[in-house]
Amino acid sequence: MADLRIVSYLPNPRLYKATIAARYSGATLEVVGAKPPEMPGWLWDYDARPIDEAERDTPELERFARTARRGFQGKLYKTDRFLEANPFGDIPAAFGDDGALGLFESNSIMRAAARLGPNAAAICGDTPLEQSRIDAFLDRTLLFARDIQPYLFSAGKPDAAQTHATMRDTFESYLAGIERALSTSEFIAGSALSLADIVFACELALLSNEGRFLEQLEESGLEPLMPRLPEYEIAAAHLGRLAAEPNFAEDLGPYFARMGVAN
Ligand SMILES: N[C@@H](CCC(=O)N[C@@H](CS)C(=O)NCC(=O)O)C(=O)O
Repeated sequence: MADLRIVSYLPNPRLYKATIAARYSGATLEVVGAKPPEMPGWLWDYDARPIDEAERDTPELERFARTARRGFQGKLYKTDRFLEANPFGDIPAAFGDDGALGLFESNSIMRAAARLGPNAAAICGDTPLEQSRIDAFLDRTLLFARDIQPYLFSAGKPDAAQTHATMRDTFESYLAGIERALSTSEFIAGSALSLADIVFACELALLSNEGRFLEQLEESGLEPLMPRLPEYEIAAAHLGRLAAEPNFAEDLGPYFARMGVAN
């Protein structure tokens, strides 16, 4: 039995926070899911699975129908047990203790994947202060991450210019802070690779999905943001260094290639 079971759409850079962390910590993960367009045809549960043809439109299934809120549209099938464990109803969602305990938010699922392994200290920090500094970067990265989804989803839509402007400000302030942090330490949160480096790489990978919307951006007269990464010289070099880590490259290889930092 794995330490954690994670339900997610695939591929998903936010899921990769946990899979990368687990490679360093030694925790075992079981990942269940499918491509994003297939997930509305799944029952979201601890035992997540594709819905059988025979089950469709039955009252037993329809009682689990919920209106999608973010990233999906239309109906999603989430069991009561799924929502009890994961009250915000999002994926990635993780379960421990045979489904008795739910975890949500990709940063927290990653923390669990780090803490559950025998080598947790290697990436979580040794002292309460080191751990808290890593947490500070995780919280700050979440503020950066918050704007990525609306930016990507708005490509080609009437609010594209507004979400682009918000994303641009967030991109600049986050990258400036990371650049400053890396100008005085080898890794983002200090002298050792930590969860702070993992979320940095994974959220930039998510932002690199803007590459799928270049045409829409151009039609709206908007510049993609990731090509501006080299303006933050130290941060860009750091991403290149993380790309050379096999534990990162296993999941993020295609994203590193798209970001121009693959080895
Ligand atoms: N901040 C969350 C984001 C998770 C999220 O927004 N998930 C969306 C898909 S991108 C979801 O599961 N939506 C379910 C719904 O629309 O009901 C994280 O990092 O885990």
